Amino acid sequence: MDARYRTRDIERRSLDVDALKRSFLEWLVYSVGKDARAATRRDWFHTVALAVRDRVVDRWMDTTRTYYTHDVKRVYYLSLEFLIGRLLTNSLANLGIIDECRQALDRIGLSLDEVVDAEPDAALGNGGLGRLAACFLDSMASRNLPGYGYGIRYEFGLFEQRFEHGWQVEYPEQWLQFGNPWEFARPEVLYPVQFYGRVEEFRDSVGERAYRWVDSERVLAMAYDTPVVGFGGKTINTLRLWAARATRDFNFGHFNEGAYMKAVEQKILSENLSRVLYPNDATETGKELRFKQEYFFTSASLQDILRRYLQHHSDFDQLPNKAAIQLNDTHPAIGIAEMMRLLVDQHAVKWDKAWEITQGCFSYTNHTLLPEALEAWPVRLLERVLPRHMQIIYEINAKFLNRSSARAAHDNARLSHLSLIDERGDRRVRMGNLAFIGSHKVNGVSALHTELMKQTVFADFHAEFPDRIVNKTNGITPRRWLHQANRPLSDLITSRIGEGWIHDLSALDALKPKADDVVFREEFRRAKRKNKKRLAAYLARQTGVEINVDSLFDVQVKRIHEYKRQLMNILQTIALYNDMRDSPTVTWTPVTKIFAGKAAPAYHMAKLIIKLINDVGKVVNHDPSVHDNLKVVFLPNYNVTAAEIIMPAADLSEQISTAGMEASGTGNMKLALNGALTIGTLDGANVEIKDAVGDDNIFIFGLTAEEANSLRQGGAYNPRDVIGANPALKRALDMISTGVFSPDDPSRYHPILQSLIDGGDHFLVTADFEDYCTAHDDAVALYRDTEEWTRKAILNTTSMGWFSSDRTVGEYADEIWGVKPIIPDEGDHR
Ligand code: D6G
Repeated sequence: MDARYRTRDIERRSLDVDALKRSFLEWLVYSVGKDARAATRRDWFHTVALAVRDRVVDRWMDTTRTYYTHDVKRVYYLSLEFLIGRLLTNSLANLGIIDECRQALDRIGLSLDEVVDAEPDAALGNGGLGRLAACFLDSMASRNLPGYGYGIRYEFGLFEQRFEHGWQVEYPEQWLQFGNPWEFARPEVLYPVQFYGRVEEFRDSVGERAYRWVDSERVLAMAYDTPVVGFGGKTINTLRLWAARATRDFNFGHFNEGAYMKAVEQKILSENLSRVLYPNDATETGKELRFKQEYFFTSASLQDILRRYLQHHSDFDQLPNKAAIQLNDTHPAIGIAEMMRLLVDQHAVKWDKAWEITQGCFSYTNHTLLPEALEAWPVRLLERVLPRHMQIIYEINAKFLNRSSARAAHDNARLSHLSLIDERGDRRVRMGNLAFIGSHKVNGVSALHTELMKQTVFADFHAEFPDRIVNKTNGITPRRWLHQANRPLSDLITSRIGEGWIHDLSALDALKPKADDVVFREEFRRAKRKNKKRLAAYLARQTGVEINVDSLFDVQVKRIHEYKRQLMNILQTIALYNDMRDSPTVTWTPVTKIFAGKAAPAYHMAKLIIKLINDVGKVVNHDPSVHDNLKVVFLPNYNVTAAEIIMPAADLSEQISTAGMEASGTGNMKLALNGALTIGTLDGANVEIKDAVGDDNIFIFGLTAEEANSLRQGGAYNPRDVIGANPALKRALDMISTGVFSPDDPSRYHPILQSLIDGGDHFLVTADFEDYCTAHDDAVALYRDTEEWTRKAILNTTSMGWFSSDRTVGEYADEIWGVKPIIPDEGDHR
């Protein structure tokens, strides 16, 4: 971004503090309907949000108008999840008016932090995939790319996690309960979405065979728009979320009790479609409602995209030059068939032309290689819910297989892998295959993951289309994850290299030499300590556990999943606890193990692991023999807001998944950017983080993806032998199995032990344990050398420039989407 332009822009917009104060007081009275004496913190949040929103609307219109005037190519990011979190600080910071706002509130006698705290956390996502979508929105707007997000306006976001006796219990997350000041309802932007019914064949006007979908049920998709403020406030893009509305409201013409109640029931049923986010991360449940959600938002988005395109064009030839449609995982993959239906059935485009257009528009991001997470919907379900799409999918499949090299080579095994239909057992549609063949580019989200995609799930496709798979390593927005979340470090960085890093993170490179500067190290440590104090206070408030601010903050925050191996971490914690008790005279380096993350409500093993961590915490935290040297804290209800407090405070970042299983990770990037050293396996983006920060500034341990694979395949791996050979591990497991941590129910953890010992230890916890402990010991030893630790921490922060999502979306824009930045023209504003 042109820095001069930004400064001028901010100058023009930065209201004087008194004007801002006046506008707050006006908003409070005229829009919130309260006077200052009666206003609650929530009222003030609404007031400030509305006043800020007011300041972006003109630029929002300018942006939209510019896209139309120049008929630019737009990118449409289709995602079932947008884990946006709070927006107030983000909007203020991107507009460059955070300090003015703080002062204006001060003059009213309010603290900005308290106002910020009254905003609910918009948890419209499960984890990494949804947060990536939110980072991409920020980066597209900040890079002045014409980008739209399309998703669902869930009434209930990801559940609220509470602990009851150490067990996870789920509560509904009602983020919309008090209204959402950021969104604009668009009751006039309404699209019908059909379900069920049947397909009728007929002859079109020129006598050719054609199809129509009849006797279907209809639901309406209604748009809600949220402005996405780019850094500098120049480009304001749109996130459009769909809510389900019933087609018929009450029909007073048929006002008898039966019809009335039926109409109401129907309304409730259709509106359930956008009611709740499915709380599963990396595993699918295969529920019909979920499938309907996927189709619902995809269909509405594509109808909207075509409507917008047709304002400037009378045929579809230019569509691939005007619309790039990115599928965030396979959740919107039904869009391939829907686009074909819209073009062929509704707009009478010829099949081959429609297919060329579809492939030209779509691209697909794969997020996981876990077989249980690859979506495959039963053919029977599709035939019933989307009968026309099932026909279209058969036709796509037939044409594709006919032309494939496998058909030419009579290679039936390869043909059956390539097929869109999995013929084993109950027949299923493989959504990954559909997304693959309907897209011009398919990408993985880290170098290793992309390589594994080529070798495993998409090996046959890769042979068929060697140029289609590309890598786009994930990234994170430096605005939210450093500039806003970590003011102490952000200010320190700005004091040395200016503000440029906020929109060009590679500028951090220039700070690398500062790792050797003793004064800078001291200041860096001071910033970290401030953040650690803030986290300690937060943990004390949330959990009642007091922690030692000078201890090593050892952090594992992410969804709870066996492959992420929180279990290995807690086993190492138990081993460390035993060491401390065995040698009370040794001077131990104090360690605080911090966990946070949610488990899918039906994932029993994950919930048992949460309970184990809490049980271990209860014993360790009350054992006077380890004093302040070891604490175990599990923060409930991990979300974006909690992450913003945790990331800046971490010393050690646990990225310990079984190699080959974590596609990328983005928590690993946030933590390293905030100066945590990584302890991790060579998995996902850890590999690239290691390359960026250097081998000496990261603790890598464990089996590689290749080794893990051959160990499993070899069949000789016996966890029992490994445990037998490792007394510390054996002792930890014995303590768990004899009920040391669960005296009320000694056999509570037998399923965990069972999975490790008799179940074959699929995630190789025991195989990697020893190496993990050694790496951990190395980290703790290094932490004692304060100067050396700080030096490495600085090198972590300053080496993370490449991991900005600005870089990631730039690569997508150049190599997949073909969209270019455009600075919005300025309109005549009031
Ligand atoms: C967003 C921004 C607003 C615009 C509206 C409709 O809400 O300025 O008027 O979208 O834009 P289209 O969907 O017609 O492009």
